[in-house]
Formats: sequence, C-alpha cells, structure tokens
Amino acid sequence: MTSNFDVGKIRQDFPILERRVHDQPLIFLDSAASSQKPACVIEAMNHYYRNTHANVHRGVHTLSEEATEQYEGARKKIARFINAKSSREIVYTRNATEAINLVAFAWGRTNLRAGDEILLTESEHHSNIVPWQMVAREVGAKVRYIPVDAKGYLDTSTLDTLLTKQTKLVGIASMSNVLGTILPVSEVIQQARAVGALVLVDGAQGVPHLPTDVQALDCDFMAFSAHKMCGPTGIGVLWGRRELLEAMPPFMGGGDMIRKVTFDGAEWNDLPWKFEAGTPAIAEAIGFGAAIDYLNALGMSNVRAHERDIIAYALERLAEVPGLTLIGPDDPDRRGGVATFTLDNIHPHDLADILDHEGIAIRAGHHCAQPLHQKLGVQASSRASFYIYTLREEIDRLVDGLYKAKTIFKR
Ligand code: C6P
Repeated sequence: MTSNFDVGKIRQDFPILERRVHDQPLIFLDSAASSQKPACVIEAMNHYYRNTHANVHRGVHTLSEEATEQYEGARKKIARFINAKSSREIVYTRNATEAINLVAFAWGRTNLRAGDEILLTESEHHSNIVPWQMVAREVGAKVRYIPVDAKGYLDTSTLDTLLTKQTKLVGIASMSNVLGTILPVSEVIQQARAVGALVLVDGAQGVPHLPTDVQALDCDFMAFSAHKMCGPTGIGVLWGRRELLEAMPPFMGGGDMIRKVTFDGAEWNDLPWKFEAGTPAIAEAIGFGAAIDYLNALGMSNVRAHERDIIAYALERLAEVPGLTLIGPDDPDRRGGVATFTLDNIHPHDLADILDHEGIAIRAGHHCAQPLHQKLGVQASSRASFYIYTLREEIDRLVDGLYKAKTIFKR
C-alpha cells in the first residue's frame, strides 16, 4: 500500500476495533451497512457538546455563533470533498434515503406528469426505488429498469431503447450495495442527457469508497450518508445543481427554512436552508466534517486502492470454498469492497449467527434490495463488506469461519 495508508495504524484510530465479541477479537465485515468511527469524529462531537452547544442560525450569543460556524464549516468541507461548485448546493438531510425522497417529492411532484418515465437500475437499493414508485403512483408516471446481467454488470446496450423522450429522470447508484459493481455512471449520464433526462446518483456506497467529483461527473443530484464514511448516523447530504434546487419547492415547512412568515403565507429562505426545516443535526454535521478531514488525510484514491486489494483477495479466497457461489462481478477493477455470496443451502441468517460466535460480523438477508434478489433468483444472501481498516487476515478468518459452518451443517 501507499506510504500514508498504513492499515495497522488506521486501525488504532478506531476504538471499537479493540472490542471482543463472544470472546474473540471483533472482525467487522459489515461496513457497507454502516462504517465504524475514528476517535477524531467521536471527539469532535464530544468537544462540541462539552464546549459549544447552542442552536444554530438563531442566537447572537457566542455559543450560537460558534456552533453556526462549525455547522456551516462542515458544509464547506463536504462541498470540497465532492467538488461541488458551492456549499449552497449541499443540503443536510437525515441520510441518503431522505435525500432521495427530497428529490422524489420536491422535484418529482412539480415536474413529473402522467406518462412520464423514471428509469432506475435493477440493482438499486429500496431507497432509490420506493420513493419513485410512490411519486409515480401519485402523478401517473411509470418506473422502468435497466437490466443487470448474470455477472452483475449493468446492461447498457438496453439504454438506446429504454431512454426515450418520456424519460424525465434516471436514478442510479454509483456502487451496488449487493453486487459491489461500480456502475458506469458517466456513460449513463451522457446518454440520459441526449434525451433531456436528469440524473440522480445514489452515492450511499460510492462516496465513502471512491473519489467523487460531481462537476466532472456532470450529474444533477447526488445523495449520500455520513454514517457509511466514518461519520455519525442521523446526517446525510443531498447535493443538487443550484438552478435545480432553486426551482424546487421546499420539502418540509417550519423554522429556519423561511425568510418571512405572515398569517397568510411564507417566503422561503435561500439555499440550502430552504430545505432544512427545524433544528438540524448540529453535532452530527460537525462529526461529518471531522470524518471528511479524516478521509481527506488518507486520500480517497488510497482508500480505493486498499479496497481494490482487499476485494481482489476476498474474491480469490472465497472462490476456494466448495459450495460457495459469489454474486457480482469477478473483476476487482469494477467492484468495490463488497463480497456477497451464498454457501451450499445454509440460510444466510444461520451462517451470520455461526460467524458471530467467531467474532465475525457480516450482514445476511436481502440487504434492502429485494427486486435484485428476485432477479438473481435467491431469497437471501450473505455479505461481507470492507473498509479502510479491513485486513487480509480478516478475510482468512472469514474463510475459516465458513469452513466451520460447513462442518456444523455437515456439508
Ligand atoms: N445500505 C446496506 O447495508 P441510508 O440508510 O439512508 O443511510 O442509506 C440508504 C442506502 C441507499 N443506497 C444504497 C446503495 C445503500 O447501500 C443504502 C444503505 C445499507 O446495504 C443499509 S440497508
């Protein structure tokens, strides 16, 4: 690995990795669900609550001014992290899910009409399917899907027929949380542009693991969550092109999102506060800012290089296990740090339970992607997912655990 990417040193930044589970050292292979937090993020939030807590944008006293400065400072860090043109384009939400719902309802209700089409991929998370189904039902629009092939790659040859004048928005994840596939987002954006469709990128998995540049990508919206990228739960981001956000009505009404209110009506605040009704997640925004500083110090290209190494190793080691079927691409250049599989006919929940007794945390189930599982013809799967602190030795321990499960089930 590159000199400033020392996994052993990185692990020392994560207090939880010292934990034991069932008297075994913790092997945390569930970072795609939520990553662990470095001490600097925990400390930033702790410091804020001990020293600076007050509501933001409201008081003229010192604490409120300091809290506002830190809250807005984090927004600037996030803007630079994804190369947004302006921090005005960074809307704080609760998570990626809320960010997508914001677009589906604030943009969708205003701009979608009966007969319009929303084009998604078959590998989307429920968060990038259900809000669109809801708004489509409301306005009479139709949701269509770009197929995923047997290897887990997006079948872009279908775009010529699927993208039509009716397509108003394309929703695509930059990385699949099940297949691990790094999706050809640029190609999809270029083709969507040709029919005048907007593109929303679900960056919940992509932003934590890959360098992200919204201007170079030329998308219209991007949604992501802090908790999958070393930050706290309870805060996420909707990035949107300024002109689109300006034209959208607010999603929720209340304090902070208004400029003026009378008994008869209200005028909206400027961006991004127009979309941030009520007291926001202040400590969480500050924690998110600290997470961004942490990832920047590591370098996102180094993060990706490390994960490429780990997934390549995992694919190789898992393929050795008899009865194990890997789901998703076998090319580590096109796959993030997510290894999903089935093992014989052991139920993924039983497998996860056995591994838990070995101190190994994996996720089992449909991973909030039921339509994709239906397409793949499996009810549920097991998923090991990796991050900056994952060691090759942990993959070895996972493989040992899988053999143990096979012995228990006499397979
Ligand atoms: N996937 C997983 O274990 P939230 O819950 O809003 O932070 O993120 C939603 C979401 C959206 N898109 C993708 C591609 C995702 O992977 C997720 C979250 C977690 O795979 C929890 S279900």
